[in-house]
Amino acid sequence: MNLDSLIQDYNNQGIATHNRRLDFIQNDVQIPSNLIQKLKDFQIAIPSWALGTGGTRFGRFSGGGEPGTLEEKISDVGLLHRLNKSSGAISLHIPWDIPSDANAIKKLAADHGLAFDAVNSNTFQDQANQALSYKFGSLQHTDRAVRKQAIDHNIEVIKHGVDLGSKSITVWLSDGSCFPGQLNFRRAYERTVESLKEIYAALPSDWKLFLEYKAYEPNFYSTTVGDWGQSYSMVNKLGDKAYTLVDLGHHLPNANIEQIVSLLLMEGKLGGFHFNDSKYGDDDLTAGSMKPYQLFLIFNELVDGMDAKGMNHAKDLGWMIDASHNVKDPLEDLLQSVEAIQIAYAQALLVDRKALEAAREANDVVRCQEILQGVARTDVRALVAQARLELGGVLNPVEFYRSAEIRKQLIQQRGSKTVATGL
Ligand code: AFD
Ligand code: MN
Ligand code: MN
Repeated sequence: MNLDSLIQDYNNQGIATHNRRLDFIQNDVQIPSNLIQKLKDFQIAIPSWALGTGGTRFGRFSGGGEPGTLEEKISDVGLLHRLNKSSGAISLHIPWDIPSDANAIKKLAADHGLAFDAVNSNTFQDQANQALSYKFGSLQHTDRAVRKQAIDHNIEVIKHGVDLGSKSITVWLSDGSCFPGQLNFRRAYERTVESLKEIYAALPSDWKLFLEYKAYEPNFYSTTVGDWGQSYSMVNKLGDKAYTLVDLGHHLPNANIEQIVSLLLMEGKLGGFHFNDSKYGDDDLTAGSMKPYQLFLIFNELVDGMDAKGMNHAKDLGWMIDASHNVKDPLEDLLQSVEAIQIAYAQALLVDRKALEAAREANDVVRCQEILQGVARTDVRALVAQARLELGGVLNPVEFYRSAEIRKQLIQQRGSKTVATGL
């Protein structure tokens, strides 16, 4: 049986239960009339490097059936999108994913209903054919020739993105220092800005540049784009097309990420988002697996801040997952992440903003908490499933993926000893 009829059968079996759950929430909660449509519009891009099992510096336990080529990566994301109808874009990392024939790759993606999200440059690793090393940084490097090499790479990445129809580049730098005294902070900052300006100058007029920050790792004393303030001050020096990108795992412990999001949105400088979750640092765990309440609070600020600016939730920010770890089937993991993001978004859409604002103005702290937690404790999974169903997706993607034994088929096709590119 083909996938479409398997999905049809599966959905038919579950529809009565689903309708009962949907009726329950629709009778129980005041649901904005456009909520389902907003969920349907909301697409979350999948990074090409999350489709294989992630490694740590201690080891890597590759799973079977991992995609070995760009074509297979696109096919994996196409499969996710076929199931959840909300993963309609792929984000490529260059040079891991250089297409040999951009038009053919574009067509393949289009056949799967996929667009190309931000392209990502890589100046945190040395490539085999590379002339100069990034051991001591890239855009911040003391040697102009190294900086030039890194700038040229980023411009090359933009060109690949143009060929594929991407509209943005994400720059994440591992630049920084490991020991006190190693680096002149001021010079590193100035050199980085100077290099970024050259990359920015190569940006097509309808493109955006996202500058991602990270508190630490691989450098352990200082990171040159280490927090939202450093990224914000740099993108302000570049221009209107440059924005800060927030990766949930890139903060020091207990940072108030929802407040960062709120301020960046207010300043018009939040560009994109990398979803993941963590207990300790950049753990790259499944979105919503550790701190689902925080994810909801972040979406609460995203919805509030975007509405205040009249922004389109689906289109005006770049939404992407950035996670890759080593104990789950990556495709199941990505399905879980997308679902968690949709749940947090749906809940944020349910917040009674007028009531919340009134409670805030009256300094009714208890009422504020009741309003937010009342929503966070509401089971909205039937709403998310309804949006998916209306788009032709699967009622429960993870359950279906298992019952259809998709990983087994991928192993049969690709073998059990495959290794996808990535970290
Ligand atoms: C890093 C960053 C960044 C980068 C990726 C590489 O989050 O997004 O592109 O991992 O795998 O930690
Ligand atoms: Mn990231
Ligand atoms: Mn990261």
